[in-house]
Amino acid sequence: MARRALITGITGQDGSYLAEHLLREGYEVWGLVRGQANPRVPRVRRLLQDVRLVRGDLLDQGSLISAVEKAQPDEVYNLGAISFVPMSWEQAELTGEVTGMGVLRVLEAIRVCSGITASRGSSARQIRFYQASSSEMFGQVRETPQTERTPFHPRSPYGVAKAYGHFLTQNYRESYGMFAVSGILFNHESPRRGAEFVTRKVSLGVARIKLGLASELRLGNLEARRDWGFAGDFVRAMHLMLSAAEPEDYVIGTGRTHSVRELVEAAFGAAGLDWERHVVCDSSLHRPAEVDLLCADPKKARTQLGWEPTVSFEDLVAMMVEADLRLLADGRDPEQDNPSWP
Ligand code: NAP
Ligand code: G4F
Repeated sequence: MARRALITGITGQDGSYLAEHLLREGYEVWGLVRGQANPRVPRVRRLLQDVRLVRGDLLDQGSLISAVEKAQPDEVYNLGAISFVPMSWEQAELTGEVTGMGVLRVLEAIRVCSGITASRGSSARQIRFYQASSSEMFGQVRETPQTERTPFHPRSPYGVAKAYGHFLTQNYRESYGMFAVSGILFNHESPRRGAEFVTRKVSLGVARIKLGLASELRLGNLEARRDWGFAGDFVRAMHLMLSAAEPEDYVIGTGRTHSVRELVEAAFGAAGLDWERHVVCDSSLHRPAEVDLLCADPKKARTQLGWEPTVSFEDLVAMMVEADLRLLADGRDPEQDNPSWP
């Protein structure tokens, strides 16, 4: 019988790549969708036709229990979150509820549906759990590169909420013997990335300028450094973690770091443009507290899981610029449509 996976965050970037990966691996895939008229759901229905949808919300414990009862998953991937860091200052409480407490609610849904109690430990049928932890938890980094042992110093309400979810996942593993793991993922991007994140903002900006639809691109801090990889590579790591013999946490990143300035140079260069003629630095886009430098040490994932990234920073940037040039040239809406979806 096919293994069954339930994915929260199915309408997001990672949800789409993970669903495709698990379908290719022969899984029956279920996706949690929220809201009575969520505008992203029709796209999922159209583009991920083999995924079964179940209604639920990370804010609503009962709905998560119902979703687990309905999907009967062997594996649950908790990708749902308020994931845009600046929003976490504007809506700090909501971020805590969705990105932090949401993890507790999913773990509780699994625990209750599996009949696990502190005294009885885990049931015969274990549901494996993956938590989407983040390199934002390292924040003001204590060492470089960052490993599974690097202490956390989050710099945003988002990072703090992720740290809560991370420790809670560890705690459920230790308290109840659950197969519950966190992937500490560094930034990963693709043509499906939300337009609010810097890579996609830049690739869309370059495409608009190249096609004569705009002349400038306003950006914040150009000096911040990130370890950027390709989302399609990173979802493979999620699946490998839940397929491992033992439940353990892993850092997932490329081990290479670039500044936003280098990203901008590469993206404008890919379209044959001079970035200095178009980029405007806007201090209103700076954050109350910045994460200056992220760089992964993915050695544990490489040696224990056999995981390797396959797309370089340069190829990733070129892929995103090319996809957005095609998208805008076809007159499509970047929020609704994307030619790189299947
Ligand atoms: P994304 O594109 O922003 O997707 C976020 C997903 O969360 C969407 O499907 C959204 O659904 C869902 N969501 C938001 N509020 C919800 C709620 N109350 N109940 C249920 N679902 C809700 O994020 P992503 O880039 O795919 O990232 C996936 C996960 O990995 C996130 O947890 C993110 O924090 C984490 N992460 C991402 C990166 C990265 O670089 N991409 C790195 C480290 C960790 P709606 O369509 O309903 O809004
Ligand atoms: O693309 P970003 O918004 O991503 P950020 O904040 O690193 O968070 C992403 O990666 C995390 C993993 O490390 C995830 F957990 C999180 O969910 C999300 O996916 O910003 C990257 C950098 C920042 O330093 C920011 O200050 O780019 C800088 N930046 C400069 N100008 C900008 C802009 N970021 C955005 N979004 N927009 C700008 O105009």
